[in-house]
Amino acid sequence: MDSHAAIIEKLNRLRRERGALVLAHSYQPAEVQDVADLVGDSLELSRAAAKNDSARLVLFCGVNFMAETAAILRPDRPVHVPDPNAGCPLANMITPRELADVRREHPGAVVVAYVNTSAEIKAASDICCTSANAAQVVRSVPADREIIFIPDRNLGDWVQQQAGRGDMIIWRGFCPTHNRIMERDVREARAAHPGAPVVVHPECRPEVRALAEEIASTSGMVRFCRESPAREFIIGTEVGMVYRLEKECPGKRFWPATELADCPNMKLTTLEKVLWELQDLAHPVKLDPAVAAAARRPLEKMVEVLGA
Ligand code: CIZ
Repeated sequence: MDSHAAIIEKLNRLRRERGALVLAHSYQPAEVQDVADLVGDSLELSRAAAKNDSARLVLFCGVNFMAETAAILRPDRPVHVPDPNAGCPLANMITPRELADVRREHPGAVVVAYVNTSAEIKAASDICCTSANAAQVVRSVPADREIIFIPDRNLGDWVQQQAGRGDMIIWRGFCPTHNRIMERDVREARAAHPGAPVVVHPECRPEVRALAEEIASTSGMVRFCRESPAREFIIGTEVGMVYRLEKECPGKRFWPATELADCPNMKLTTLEKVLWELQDLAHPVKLDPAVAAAARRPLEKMVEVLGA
């Protein structure tokens, strides 16, 4: 047996013994997506984990805020991560003190927090959103209330256009991986694959979004590419998404707008680390119970607004 097959065999034996539910975000390396019980966006995965009553532990392969969200939604069960160093630079671009300052400057404003935020930031926010539902969440805020949108300026800019709320106060954060996708990359990819629709994530720069046929969250990208009659697509998001799309849309071809949109934090997870965590259980997510309880409120508010 080769070493890859031996790792998979051990991993499968251990996940059964541990009663583990293995979740992988769409930006994870292919080999990690292949061993997951479920691949999806951060909220889909966290909600699936919360609904699952049979697993005894959750192993979340993604970045830390995602595993935290799973732990917030289901505090009675351990959530583990393969590598605790897998942070999210976007989530780190606003601190609790900065949020408190901007709130003081805009008393009465509603804070809409993208799920790509730490538990502390969620705890200090009014309502969460994902890239799939951000416009709907923003539309739910009464017109006479100011909105502070955190932490992604590109998503905020797109959402304010979608929701017709030109008056939002948008925090200045950005995802360094999505920011790496340039207008020139999209133009070159179009020239190389004429006729292929360009599908980009709302975390991309405005000039990149302006070139796209479709702007969508990762779950929206899967839906769009599955339903579109096109056979080839140019994908402007983290490169791991291309593998997920290839699996979910057999027979279609996907070209990354640039191979440079490769998130180093997402790629900290390897098959070996998944196996080691199942063996050693060394990296549980630890949250202050008061912070977790406070962070659950804006997540529940989002679910309430969506009627989901
Ligand atoms: O929340 C997620 O999973 C991210 C980071 C993006 C998306 O569009 O799903």
